[in-house]
Amino acid sequence: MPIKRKRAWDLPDSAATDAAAFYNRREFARLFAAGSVAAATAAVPFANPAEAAEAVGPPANDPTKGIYPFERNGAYTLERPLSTEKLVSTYNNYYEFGSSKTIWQEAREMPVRPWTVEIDGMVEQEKTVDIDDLIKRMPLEERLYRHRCVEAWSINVPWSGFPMAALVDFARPLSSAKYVRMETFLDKDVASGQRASWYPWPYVEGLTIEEATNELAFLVTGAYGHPLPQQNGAPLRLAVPWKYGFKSAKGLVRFSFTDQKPLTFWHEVQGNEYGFWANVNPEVDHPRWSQATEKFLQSTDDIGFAASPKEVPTQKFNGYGEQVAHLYKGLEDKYGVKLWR
Ligand SMILES: Nc1nc2c(c(=O)[nH]1)N[C@H]1C(S)=C(S)[C@@H](COP(=O)(O)O)O[C@H]1N2
Ligand SMILES: [Mo]
Repeated sequence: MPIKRKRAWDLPDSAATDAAAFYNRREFARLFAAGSVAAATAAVPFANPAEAAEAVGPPANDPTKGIYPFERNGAYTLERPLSTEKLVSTYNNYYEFGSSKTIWQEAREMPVRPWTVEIDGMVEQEKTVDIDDLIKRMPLEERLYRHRCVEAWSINVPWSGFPMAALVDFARPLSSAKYVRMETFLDKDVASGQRASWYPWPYVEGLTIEEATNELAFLVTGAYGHPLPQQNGAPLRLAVPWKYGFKSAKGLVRFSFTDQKPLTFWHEVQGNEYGFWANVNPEVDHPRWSQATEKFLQSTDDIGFAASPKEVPTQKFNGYGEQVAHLYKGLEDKYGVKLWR
């Protein structure tokens, strides 16, 4: 695997340019070099320049601003363009701030510093780490990932962050640990959705240790070449692109190593519809809708009244079978449909 990682402090100052300009320049240069004229149909990801300038950017005075963008890991490629930053930062699922897709204004009021992360449970030594100390210790890179929501829409996003395997390494779990349980912040004062008492707050997700240390499991600190906005899960969220979007928990404050399968938020809310595994599979429908296809959302033109987003076939493991299919060999028969739901 040709992974070339750079630590934040290895990046030249000149790399910290305005992200929108950076992206357009770089992609343009690439398209030109490839002799491609039709940007919209090119195999190369391309952020719609018309929307780039309107994007809802990172939190004000984020102390990590200067370390972005990170070097892109070329191992992860897309067959469709990147979704625009404006779309990705204004069309969100984040139930802590309400159940609509337009939570970004409220989310942006949320303070992202100080922020600490707890590492506890079955580890050599439990510890609390400051988010900025953690970021400094981790091998930082950018990856272009598909994201497939269980609601049958999808986006393509350039995430910045570090492999979850590096966090597991840092945590030093005991060999008896089988799962990592992840927990989102809990603060009713900043997150109005958490005042809705019928939800089992805080949001909880989980992975097996094998999943968490798979090369694809990525902890995200940024997007589009700068720190992550709150609405996308700042300052730390997960990206597990072979699973439905709800597995990729946002606003993380705790990683607990355990030998018990975690009871996850959506499984607790609606157990017959949302399982622990939640691997993307076009052959297993949601009880209320088909998962065979998805609406690919490229820009804000693809949402809202009268929009007609491109309908594309959903791929097993969201197209990441090569990296993860082996994790589930044998389990398919044992758990049947539950493995996918
Ligand atoms: N804490 C928390 N994490 C969450 C959610 C949530 O409601 N709360 N929604 C999930 C769902 S359903 C999706 S599709 C993605 C959406 O991520 P995005 O808004 O950054 O695209 O976040 C996931 N992570
Ligand atoms: Mo989702």
